[in-house]
Amino acid sequence: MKLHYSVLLLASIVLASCGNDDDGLPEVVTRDVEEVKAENMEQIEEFLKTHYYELVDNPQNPNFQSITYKRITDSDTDKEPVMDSEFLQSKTVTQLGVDYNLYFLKLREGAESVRKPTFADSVLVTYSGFRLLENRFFDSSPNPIWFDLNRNIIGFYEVMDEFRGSTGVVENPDGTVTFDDNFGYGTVFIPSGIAYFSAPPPGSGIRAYEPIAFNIQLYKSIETDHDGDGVPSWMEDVNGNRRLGDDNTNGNNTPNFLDTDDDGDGIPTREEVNFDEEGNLILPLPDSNGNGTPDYLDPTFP
Ligand SMILES: [Ca+2]
Ligand SMILES: [Ca+2]
Ligand SMILES: [Ca+2]
Ligand SMILES: [Ca+2]
Repeated sequence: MKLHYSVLLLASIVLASCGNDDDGLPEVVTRDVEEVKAENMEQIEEFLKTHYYELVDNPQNPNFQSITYKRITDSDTDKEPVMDSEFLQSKTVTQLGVDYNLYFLKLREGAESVRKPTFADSVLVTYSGFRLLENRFFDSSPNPIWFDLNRNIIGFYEVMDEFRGSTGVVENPDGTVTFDDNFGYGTVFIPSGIAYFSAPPPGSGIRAYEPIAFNIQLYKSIETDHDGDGVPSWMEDVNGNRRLGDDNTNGNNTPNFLDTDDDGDGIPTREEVNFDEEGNLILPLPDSNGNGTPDYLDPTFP
């Protein structure tokens, strides 16, 4: 199973999670988001306090070592819990008004000269996902694969801008990828509220309300413009909340990142912004009447 199969938009899961009446599955009683969050944070922190990590050779791909987590036993007097690692960091991620503490182990940021992805970009990664409570893998791609972050779970894309890719990335005609040994890599520990919550992908083995984790190696990222209107998707997050589905300037059924006429004035966005000779968007964006709203978002102009 590939991640692009298993990823779902969390917003739609939460809204649709009140019952599965017509698919023959037993109806799941949706639990309280705050209650699940508290439970998941306890589970994640317990894992971080009782496990250490090791880098082991990866038989499936000798280009990188796998990060594995092992429980500290009584005889492991020299092992450092992940919780005490100098590489462990956390950040606050807000979803539907709830603040989540997203822990991540940043073992290496990546090549300094390589761009960081935004939350709305596409990334070339290898990864393995595991269920925290049983420390058991549910999915992996040992070979580099492209992901549209917008189609991934929030906890996955919210950590990607902590990393950079590697230098020397070449995507070979036979499908393999060559890269230098300076890619970013680490692990992110994700509470279910910003993963699959009550509706894990069927067949994944992930239980409802279960925290999960991903080991990630990042090789490359590219700025993504989903609707091809010349405005990169990260800039189409008008309200700045790092979600793309809730920005809809003209109030039709299409959010800005998929709408080629964002303000609905009949003039395509492409014609209301400017590009240089190489086709790159020129900033600042034109604001002909000087009201602070760029022309492509201003239906009153022209
Ligand atoms: Ca766009
Ligand atoms: Ca937004
Ligand atoms: Ca729209
Ligand atoms: Ca327009």
